[in-house]
Amino acid sequence: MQETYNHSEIEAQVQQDWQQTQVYKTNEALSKEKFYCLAMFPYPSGYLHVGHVRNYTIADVIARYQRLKGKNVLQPIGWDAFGLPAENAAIKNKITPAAWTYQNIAHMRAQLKRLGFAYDWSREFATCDPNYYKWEQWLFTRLFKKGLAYRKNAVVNWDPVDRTVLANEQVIHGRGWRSNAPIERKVIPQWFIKITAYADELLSGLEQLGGWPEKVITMQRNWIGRSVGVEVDFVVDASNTLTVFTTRPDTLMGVSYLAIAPQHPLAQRAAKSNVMVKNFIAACKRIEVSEAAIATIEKRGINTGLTAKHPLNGAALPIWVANFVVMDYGNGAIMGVPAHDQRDWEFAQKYHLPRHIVLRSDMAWNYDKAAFTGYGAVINSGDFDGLDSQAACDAVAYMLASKNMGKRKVNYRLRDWGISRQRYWGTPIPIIYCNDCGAVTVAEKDLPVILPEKIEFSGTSSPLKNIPEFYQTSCPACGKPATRETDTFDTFMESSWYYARFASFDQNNHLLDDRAKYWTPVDQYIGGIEHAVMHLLYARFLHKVLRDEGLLNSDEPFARLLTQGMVLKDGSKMSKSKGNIIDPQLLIEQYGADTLRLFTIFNAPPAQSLEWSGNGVAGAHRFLKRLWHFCYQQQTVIRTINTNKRPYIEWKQKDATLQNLRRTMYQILQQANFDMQRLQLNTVVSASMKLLNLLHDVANYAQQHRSEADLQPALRLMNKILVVLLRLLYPITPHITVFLWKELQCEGNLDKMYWPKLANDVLSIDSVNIVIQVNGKVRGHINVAIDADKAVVKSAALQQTNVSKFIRNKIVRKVIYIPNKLINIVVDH
Ligand code: ANZ
Ligand code: ZN
Repeated sequence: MQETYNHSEIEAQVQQDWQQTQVYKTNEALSKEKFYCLAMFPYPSGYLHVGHVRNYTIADVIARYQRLKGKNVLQPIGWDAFGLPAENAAIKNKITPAAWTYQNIAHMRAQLKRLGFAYDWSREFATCDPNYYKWEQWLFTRLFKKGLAYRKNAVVNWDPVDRTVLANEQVIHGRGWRSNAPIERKVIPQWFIKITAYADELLSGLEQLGGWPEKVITMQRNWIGRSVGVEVDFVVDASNTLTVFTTRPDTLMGVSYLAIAPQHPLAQRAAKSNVMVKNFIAACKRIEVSEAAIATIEKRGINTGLTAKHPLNGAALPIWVANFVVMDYGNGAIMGVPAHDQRDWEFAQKYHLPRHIVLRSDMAWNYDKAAFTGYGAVINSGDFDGLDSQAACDAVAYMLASKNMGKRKVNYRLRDWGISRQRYWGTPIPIIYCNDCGAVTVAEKDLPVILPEKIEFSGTSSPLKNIPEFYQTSCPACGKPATRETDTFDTFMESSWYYARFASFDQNNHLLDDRAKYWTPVDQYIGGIEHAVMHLLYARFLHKVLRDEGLLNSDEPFARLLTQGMVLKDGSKMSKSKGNIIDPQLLIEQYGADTLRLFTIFNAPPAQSLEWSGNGVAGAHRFLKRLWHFCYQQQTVIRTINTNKRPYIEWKQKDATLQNLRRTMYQILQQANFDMQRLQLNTVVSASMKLLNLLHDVANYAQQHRSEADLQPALRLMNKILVVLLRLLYPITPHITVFLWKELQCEGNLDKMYWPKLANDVLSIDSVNIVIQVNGKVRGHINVAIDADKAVVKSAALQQTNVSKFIRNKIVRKVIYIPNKLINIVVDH
């Protein structure tokens, strides 16, 4: 053993060993419990940045820990390889997007290997490989056949100078990123996938996700946006009825006007005979359609001159076209209740429309200042007077239904997923257009539709449009000449099912096989919070689709989710534009992969932001040097103990100081176990540091107690602490620990070792009784391990019938957990 810690030599040697013995290659071992650990796969941008290092280190620590806990662990890696940056780079560097991508993958693969992640490299794939996207195309044809994929018109950003469609990120302040031309809105036919068919399940499925951050659950719930209300019919004339969606039927008697979206058919009809309406609709075309924009624009409208009849009191209500009513929500029409809806109030103020107050508020309300949007007792509403809002909603719904003038309705904010991109570097959409047969899916035997990689790339329209060999084909149905779709899939398609494909990575006859049923769901998923909504929602959706195809047998793709915090420099996010980027490569060269890993894990809990610090990195390196130095000094003693018989020691009969040192070791281990389970990985490093200090204490003790009776147990204890320490650190700094383990002739191979166990004679794991509340009311008690995990306590609590009966059919909004005291489950009323 060398005296100095030579990280580059050690790391190279250990990595070579891993490569040769293929320890991280995984198969389906039915005798062991499986653990699928996955970090969101990277986009091959060219170089790893510190955010990647953090993400992949956290995942690797979890994977290696689970290995030592005896699980059959799968930790794969691949490349989310399609996307816009490759096209931009192609224009800039005169290289094809394919060549650029594969070159980046090669470089980043080497960087990942240098960091020593325990990947099963045999499963690596890039999503731009036809063997991968073939199955995505196949899945699309299945969706098409099931009616879950369809084509309709939708708006795109059109650059009139470059004559190309731009992605949102290529539109800068309303202008094209290359041409600087003002961008126009153009409507073209595009493909959609019916994610809304799964809206209810995507919402209720959130209940199963106890291992997800509450914040992400809330974001998903809001994105799905379930609204319960009523559709009300207002008769216009003998052949026309205007239907509106409202969540507040209790305010029905307060309606003073109706308003429709500019794209509503009734508005289009009015425009034919009314030039003012026509002009107003034309003006609306120029405004942005994003929800945020609509929420803040000045409310404007125009009276169509048409009226419709109130379903209960028969009043004739004017129909307006209004810019704040969106066509693709509900029915594209609203009933205006100025007294109780703020948007309606603003509109009515502006156009002097009447206001009918139909709710009594608790406090005095000045309706000239704002609408009263709360709940209250119904007034001025005839038979409904005196009912509270909730009861009035039910009564009005019932009354409308009995008169056949309305019905209950659930609406979602969630829209179908538009998957067409007018871009080159993506999966070709497997559709052929025939003059006679229309849009036909490519036959399974003709898949994949291969994306040509050797192309001329000018950056204006997609090169696929200039390759007749690509788009000229024949109709799969009738055989006549036909043309191929030249649009490609949204790249969220590739990242929505890759986790399952890792299980069946080499399956050439089908998208997945039974191995995917063994490995999914992913037990621990790790990635950035920026993917909280779309990526995770699309993956949850496709998981359910694949389940319904019989290819998977679980409902959710990711059992537990960890969203890691950002890496900051001087308090702000690292970015090229700020010029505060740290290149991990330089640090690896200077200090080694273990140091970088240790720093990343030690300096912040995984979910919190990590402040970059040169001192921190140097400090991590010093710790590893101290560990090395201790082992170097004590190597002979440790080896001797490791390679000889170790007779049983009756610790109770030993010196009290020794017994205390031993107890301290187990206390540190117990805390570390707890921290590992709740993924507070930084304090596992603290535990290792404490153990190293303890080792020095024991070594000192051995120096001072040379009698056989004291010395032997002291050295045995020293040895024990060291083998515990090496295992605690192994997930975080695998190279140095594997190397020392072998060098010091510890038993077995550290990669296949078990996690250190607690000794029963020293510690007993106690349990505590905690209170279960639902909405703050005590509903039960439960006995759980001290400091038990929130998710564990939540699911145990939900199993108690006296608790579950208060939760049934309700949405859990929040779970408040005070360890060792109480859990409070907050649900909707
Ligand atoms: C009358 C009313 C009275 C409303 C009141 C609210 C308060 P969420 O919760 O998002 O579903 N609305 C319905 N369709 C719309 C559309 N296409 N564009 C713009 N607004 C629309 O909101 C439902 C409420 O949003 C509906 O309930 C309707 O206004 C409006 F005191 O109807 B309400
Ligand atoms: Zn045809």
